[in-house]
Amino acid sequence: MANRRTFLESAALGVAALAATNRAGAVSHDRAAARVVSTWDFGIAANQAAWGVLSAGGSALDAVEAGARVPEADLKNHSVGRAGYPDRDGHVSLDASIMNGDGSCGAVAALENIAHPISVARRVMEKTPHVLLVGAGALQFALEQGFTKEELLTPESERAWREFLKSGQYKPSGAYEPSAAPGGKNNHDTIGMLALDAHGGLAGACTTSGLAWKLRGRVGDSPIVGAGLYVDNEVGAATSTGVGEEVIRNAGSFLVVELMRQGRSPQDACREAVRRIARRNPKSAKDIQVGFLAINRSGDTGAWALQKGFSYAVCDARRQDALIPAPSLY
Ligand code: SD4
Repeated sequence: MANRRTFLESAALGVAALAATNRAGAVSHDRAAARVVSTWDFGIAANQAAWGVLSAGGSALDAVEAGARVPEADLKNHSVGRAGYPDRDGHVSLDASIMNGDGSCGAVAALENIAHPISVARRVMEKTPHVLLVGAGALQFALEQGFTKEELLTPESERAWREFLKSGQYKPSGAYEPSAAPGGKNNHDTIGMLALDAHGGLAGACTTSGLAWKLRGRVGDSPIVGAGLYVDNEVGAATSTGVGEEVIRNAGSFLVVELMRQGRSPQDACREAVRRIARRNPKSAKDIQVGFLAINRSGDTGAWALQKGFSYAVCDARRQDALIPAPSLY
């Protein structure tokens, strides 16, 4: 435990030191400045895939798509992509968004039977005049684009769903989530990923199977641009994890970016967005988890959460496996 704490603290210090270097000098856009950050510890593996793109001089957009595909394909991850926990009726229903720093963006919501919604979201951005496709239409578009239809409900996820049905109490407040320790082993959720490339470009991706056992048709914050993800090359980028309803109500990621635009640091902006949620809904805020993660155009990063246990992974030229515990309101 002590070792783990030391590791986390030294990781945090290392990132702060590098960020300070960036702040002290002019904002240089080179390989040394490139960086990718992601929510939760599974963000480490995702970051490393994104780093493969960034370290070769690739774009932030290509990096976040490559990174987000890692947890989408991970059968041990029950909150993103393939093997995600299904809705109350047993359907795995996926939400994802992708956004570039120039304002272009694409998203899919309530998409079924396609393992990589982040890549479909990118096609929506690049191949259509639209931003968001949902449900049957999103599936039709994905198939037209050459994606393969597959069963995403694994035997393990199906067993967990059947257990839920036995005891099954649906709690639309989302209060199911923090009943397990927030950030605990079985309580990881959405991956939100933000990258700054060697050319100074920002991009972000956010992908999830949403709240387990959700009502059929429920869509969270992740595919809603401005809620689960927002990116602006002039300022920075933000993403969120946790109970999406609270993030949507407060246009969370947009709020974080706008607070950075007003001069706040990424961490300060995330803290203010978390406090806004708690102020507007103090009763439910004590029982749910919401976390924000942000990066500014200089590469400084920061995060904040309602509850303890949220962590984020940081990857750059110096170190590719840092995991940093986010401060929390409670
Ligand atoms: C959502 N923020 O759908 C996402 C992911 C999630 O527990 O469910 N987290 O609300």
